[in-house]
Amino acid sequence: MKSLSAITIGLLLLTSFANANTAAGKQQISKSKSTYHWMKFNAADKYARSKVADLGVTIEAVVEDYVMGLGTEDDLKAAKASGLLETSFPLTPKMLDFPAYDSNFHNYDELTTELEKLAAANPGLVRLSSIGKSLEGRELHLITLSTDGDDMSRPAVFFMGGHHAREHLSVEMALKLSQYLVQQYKSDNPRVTPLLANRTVYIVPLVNPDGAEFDVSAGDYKLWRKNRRNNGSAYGVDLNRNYGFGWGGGGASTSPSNDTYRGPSAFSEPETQAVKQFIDTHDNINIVLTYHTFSALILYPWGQKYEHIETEKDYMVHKTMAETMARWNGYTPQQSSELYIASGDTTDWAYGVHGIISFTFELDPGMSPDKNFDPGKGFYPGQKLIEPTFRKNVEPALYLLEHSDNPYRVIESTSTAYGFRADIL
Ligand code: BZS
Ligand code: ZN
Repeated sequence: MKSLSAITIGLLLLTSFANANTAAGKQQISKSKSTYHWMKFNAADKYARSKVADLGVTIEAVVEDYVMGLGTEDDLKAAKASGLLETSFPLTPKMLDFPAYDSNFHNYDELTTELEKLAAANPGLVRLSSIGKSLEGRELHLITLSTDGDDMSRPAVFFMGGHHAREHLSVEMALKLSQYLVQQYKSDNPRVTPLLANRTVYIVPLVNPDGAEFDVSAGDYKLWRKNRRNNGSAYGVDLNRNYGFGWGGGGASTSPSNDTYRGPSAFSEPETQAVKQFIDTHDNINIVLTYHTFSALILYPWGQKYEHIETEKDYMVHKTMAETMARWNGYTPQQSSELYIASGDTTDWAYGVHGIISFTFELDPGMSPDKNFDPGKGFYPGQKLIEPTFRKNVEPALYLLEHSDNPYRVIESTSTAYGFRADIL
């Protein structure tokens, strides 16, 4: 992505932090907006975690009876007043550094080039188009893999990455998936080639290109999450709080300066509108998977309430598929409100409105073996994590594709009630 040296970036960061205290710097970015705090809360259950989420802090990791979160100066004040905060510290420029050896990550232009190359080299299999434009006018690239001229004639899985700007690993995952499927199809992989003869794959690797570009725009990392909507007093809408099913419920902020700001109305943002429009008009999509980072989780609806999906068989399909996929990537499968309540996310809408079986993967964190999260590594884990994270998530992607004709097979074909399929062991 960037190829500036760590020292250069460090200097740039120091300069930008120093600038924040000058009159000129203040105009651009106030200190309270530029300083993020890493916070550790006592929160032993989903109710306590929902309270933390309601403070406006974004929860980044759950470890035993604690949650780790990120927030601004204002969020820290609220956190201190809540009585739940155990400890906190400001993130230093060093923690936000993105060293030169991470240049394998793709910025928007590099991503565009890769997708163009993939499409140009594989006519008849790969089509590059767009589901719409971002607020700042960037194309929301769509890769369609189909060996049939009419992609809508076959069952499909819709994969997305990059709803949240700083979650760059999720973009790499989606990009790599498109490249991998094409390579394997061409080399007659006995699973992938027959699969692509009967399925359509839709991939939007970067739903929030404006936010992702902003995050890496000045040779530093800004820990940016939202899109770049100018709300007057602050920037950005959290795209994963802007979808229109249960929009405006818990775990989403009404405050534009907050990292989980839900926006002024459901689907107020062009990026979520584009996803909505695409899903609304593609009834061959039977499964949605949206990649995020970083808690090593497989999440499924509901996020907006603690109750399970009301239709028993739908609940069991989500649960069974999540548990099955967890065997391959080692993540924890759970209903997303087990983590904390959050309303307006992609999967609640896709399932709630269209009945589409929908998952969020929280990809790998930068976590040390003693389970201490390194906040700098969390969002910027280093390019060495791209390949292993991708590898462990190939099998879940193939599994979803295989079952996209009828996801309900996973609960019908088991010998023990709702158990695992014997043939995947
Ligand atoms: C993230 C975490 C993600 C979120 C968790 C979540 C997923 C909540 C689905 C609800 C539904 O930022 O990646 O808070 O958006
Ligand atoms: Zn996310």
